[in-house]
Amino acid sequence: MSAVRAVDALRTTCPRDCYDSCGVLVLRRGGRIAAVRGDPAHPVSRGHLCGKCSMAYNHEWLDPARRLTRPLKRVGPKGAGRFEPTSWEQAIEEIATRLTGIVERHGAAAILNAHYTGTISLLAGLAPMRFFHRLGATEVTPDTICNMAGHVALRLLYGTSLDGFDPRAAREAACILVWGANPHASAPHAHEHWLPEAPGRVIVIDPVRTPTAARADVHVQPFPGSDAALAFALLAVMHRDGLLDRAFIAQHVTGFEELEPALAGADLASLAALTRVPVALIERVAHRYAPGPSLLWLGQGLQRQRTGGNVIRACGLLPALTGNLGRPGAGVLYLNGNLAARGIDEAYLTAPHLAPAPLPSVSHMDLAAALSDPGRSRALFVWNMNPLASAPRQRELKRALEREDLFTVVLELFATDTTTLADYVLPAASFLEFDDLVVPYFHMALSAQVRAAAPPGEALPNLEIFRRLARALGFTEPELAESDARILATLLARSGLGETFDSLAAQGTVWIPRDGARVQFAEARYPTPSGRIEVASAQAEAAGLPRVPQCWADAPPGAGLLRLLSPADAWLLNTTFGNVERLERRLGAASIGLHPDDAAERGLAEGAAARVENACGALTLAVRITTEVPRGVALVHKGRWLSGAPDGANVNVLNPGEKSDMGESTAVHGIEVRVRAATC
Ligand SMILES: Nc1nc2c(c(=O)[nH]1)N[C@H]1C(S)=C(S)[C@@H](COP(=O)(O)OP(=O)(O)OC[C@H]3O[C@@H](n4cnc5c(=O)[nH]c(N)nc54)[C@H](O)[C@@H]3O)O[C@H]1N2
Ligand SMILES: Nc1nc2c(c(=O)[nH]1)N[C@H]1C(S)=C(S)[C@@H](COP(=O)(O)OP(=O)(O)OC[C@H]3O[C@@H](n4cnc5c(=O)[nH]c(N)nc54)[C@H](O)[C@@H]3O)O[C@H]1N2
Ligand code: SF4
Ligand SMILES: [Mo]
Repeated sequence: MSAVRAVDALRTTCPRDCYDSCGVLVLRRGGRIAAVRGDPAHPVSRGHLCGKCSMAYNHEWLDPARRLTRPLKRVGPKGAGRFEPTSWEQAIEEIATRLTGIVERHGAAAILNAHYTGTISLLAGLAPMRFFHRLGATEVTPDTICNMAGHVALRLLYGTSLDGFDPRAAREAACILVWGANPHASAPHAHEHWLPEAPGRVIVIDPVRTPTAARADVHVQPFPGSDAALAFALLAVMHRDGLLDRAFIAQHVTGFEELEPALAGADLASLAALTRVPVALIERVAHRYAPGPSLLWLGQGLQRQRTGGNVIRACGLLPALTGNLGRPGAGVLYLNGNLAARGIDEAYLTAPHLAPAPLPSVSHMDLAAALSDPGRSRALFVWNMNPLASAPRQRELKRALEREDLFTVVLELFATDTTTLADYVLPAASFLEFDDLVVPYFHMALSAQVRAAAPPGEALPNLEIFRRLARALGFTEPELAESDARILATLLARSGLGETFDSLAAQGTVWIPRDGARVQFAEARYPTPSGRIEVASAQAEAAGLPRVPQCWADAPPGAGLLRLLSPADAWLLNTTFGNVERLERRLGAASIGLHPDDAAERGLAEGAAARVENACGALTLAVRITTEVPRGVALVHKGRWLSGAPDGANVNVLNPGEKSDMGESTAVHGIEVRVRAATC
């Protein structure tokens, strides 16, 4: 038969910001992509992508009519959304000229670089930092929009936040405690396979009765922001009932004596009242977790609270004080993001030595303010992000992006809310269109992302765009001209894994170590200043934080107010996929989940329009009455686009950008709102 009918299958990897990092199989007919599926040989995806990726990758992502395919230049006023196509040569030349002028007049720090994890692959996600280091632009500190408080907290306690347990250890765990993560949405294959197949008991601690919580052996439902008090309650029971591992503490922990009085003196009844978790349930969880071997998964949702850093520090005490570390089936995980643990040379990849000085930085919580101030910002780069929809202070941010004198360049696959406000929109290639490497942040693996087709139109991979800009700016450092193939080959040669890109591509994924779960902290080496687990931390003290974790709970919402949680939606990936038609139809209008009593108190019936407001902004949402949420908590999933929404806004219009106690990080799950019937 003709070659047109011949089908070939190519392995690649999904590089979305997702715990699963699925193996993907691309079926091609006549050199064109015919279907994008899960790789049956990949132990995570087992032949199936999640529903959202399956819909997006087989439709919008392959459709040149939906993708950005040519560089676009703004014509008309900011925000009017009028662009005309231009050539790459002209776009790059004009951008370089504008940047040169800004650097000369205002300094490179007036250029802000906003980027995050729209793709987590190494060349498209990290290597562009070579360019920004050389430029000396202000770094909009990436993790502050997501998980920085947890990183700071775990570094204080363990010296690392990136070296979690190997998920394969679940086979040997008697108990898995999932605290403030919702794998049903954020790690769908872990929800589907990893947790159900684990022989141990599953405990979920989440204010929301998520599908993950509903399927668990035990669901504990604390009030949001009260988890540090809950951790102290659990530890107090363990202390009382002789469940702490004194030998482990003596050998590996420093500063326990500074914490012990708080455990000995804890009043369980008041902690139960504070957390809204009954004493009997606290006792049950303490007795289930402590003997182990137990795994503790600390979710990113858990720390998006006003005292989220203290929460993670307190919850992180559990494995340290029960000896649930350094043995098979035991451990703690936040993110397995350590590139070095896969042999990846991050300094080579991102070339920080090209920076004239340490990069100035600003938290995402202050992005709107920084962009509103011409004294602080003259240009903005956005890549792998859609900040107008995902960042706080949405109204202020929109006004700032409307500044005629703010020169904004956005690299994107699709026309998004953010690209509407750009001066230049540069079409980026998708993961299906260039070779790269993916370092999963849950599984201990290294995966290949393999080019399956040419980019549509004139789209280019991120890194190629920055190579061209570097050339136009007259940057001559060889790092800025190095080809993708060279970088991939060098990374793999240095990794010590014995793979070339082709050999890795043939396998899709290699597991590290290859022969099964690594025991976390097997050598009991904790990279803290003392080399031990630091329950009491001089570093914390020097940073103006308490020396030891505190038994705190955030104040409950004021009279008439509700605590607003806006976690991951199972059918969106942050705001990625907000433009996928089938998903839009499936999701329907944006809604607010309310407890039946909270809805009744406000005279709100199912489907009614609710006005949700606070000092930051207001939003109209359809009421969804549900017992998933406890009284006092409202649930609005993140990820909707502004365009097409009735108010031209999404949940982040309500987000004041309050910082948590550590790392200038987001406290987005600490928002309070007033909810009432919308009047027409
Ligand atoms: N489908 C899908 N997958 C995603 C994403 C997505 O948007 N959609 N986003 C990706 C990204 S960027 C990230 S960071 C991860 C995040 O994924 P997760 O780590 O799972 O974090 P969240 O979805 O923010 O929240 C998880 C749970 O934390 C709960 N929570 C909120 N506040 C508290 C609290 O005070 N205490 C406790 N115990 N629980 C609390 C929420 O109710 C929620 O069910 O998911 C990634 N995966
Ligand atoms: N209310 C509320 N807001 C939140 C959160 C919350 O829990 N509640 N969570 C926060 C969290 S955890 C995060 S991580 C942020 C995420 O927010 P963002 O970092 O803005 O992530 P996305 O919205 O997914 O936008 C990523 C964009 O990258 C684009 N993209 C994908 N691949 C490529 C590529 O190869 N090149 C280029 N140039 N672009 C690409 C996609 O098309 C998409 O538009 O949102 C935060 N916002
Ligand atoms: S987003 Fe996550 S679950 Fe979906 S295909 Fe990608 S890696 Fe798999
Ligand atoms: Mo995130």
